[in-house]
Amino acid sequence: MISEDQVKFYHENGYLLVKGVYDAEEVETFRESVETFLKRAAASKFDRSHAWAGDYLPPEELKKLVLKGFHDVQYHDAQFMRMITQRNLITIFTKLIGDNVQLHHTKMMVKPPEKGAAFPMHQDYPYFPHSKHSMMLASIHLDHTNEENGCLHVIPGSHRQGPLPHVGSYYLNHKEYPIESGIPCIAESGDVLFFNYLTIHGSPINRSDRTRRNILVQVRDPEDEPANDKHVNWGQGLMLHGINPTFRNYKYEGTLVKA
Ligand SMILES: O=C(O)CCC(=O)C(=O)O
Repeated sequence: MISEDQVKFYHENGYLLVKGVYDAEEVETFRESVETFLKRAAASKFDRSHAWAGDYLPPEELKKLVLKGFHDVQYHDAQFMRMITQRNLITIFTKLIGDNVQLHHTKMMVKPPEKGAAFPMHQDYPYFPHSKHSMMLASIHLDHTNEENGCLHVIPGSHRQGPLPHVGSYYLNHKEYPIESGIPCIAESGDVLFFNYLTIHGSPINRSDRTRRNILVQVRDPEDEPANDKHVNWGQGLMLHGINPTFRNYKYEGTLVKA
């Protein structure tokens, strides 16, 4: 599915856009699942916008923005399980991370038309630091995305700087790192953008009349242990490929909560 040159590109630049990982039929099925999910969420008491707060926009602008972000979508609809275990996706993960690929979490990111919230530039590292920095993300595109509808931007090679100080551990100083400091990753539905959790990334507001639906899959090498217990939840630990050589060095222990 990807060439040696693409693997080299990923390691040098910290990201890789792969075209056509999912076909049109798969994309259509997943769009239907996203729509059903959003309708069910809207009818529940758990629906809310997950737009980031902060000082990168005036408060009155921030208030208008909406982001439908939900973690661990595979717990809600089996189609998402099919999505994250799809053969092309797994093959690419093994080329980029190694034979053992372990799920950390998934997240639905829907930016609605005209008011889809921005993500200021950041690394994912502060959210779930790990010792070997193997953690990487696949952003599965269910729509054609460009600068108008808030496509992802990345700073090539930025993963090589290592962990950087974040404002309130959420995002990088937006004056030093405006979203335009990244290159826009223009993608079509079915394409997948891969990047390391140290790669600086973000995305602008969706100001277009089109929605932008992405599903993120965050994975790690199971031998890369969490540096602390930040973002530990029920979604993680599933082996997507290979084995877990650590057996049970660390594991999630939750309690059952009736919401
Ligand atoms: O999907 C996007 O536009 C950005 C998502 C992101 O940066 C994140 O979840 O860390």
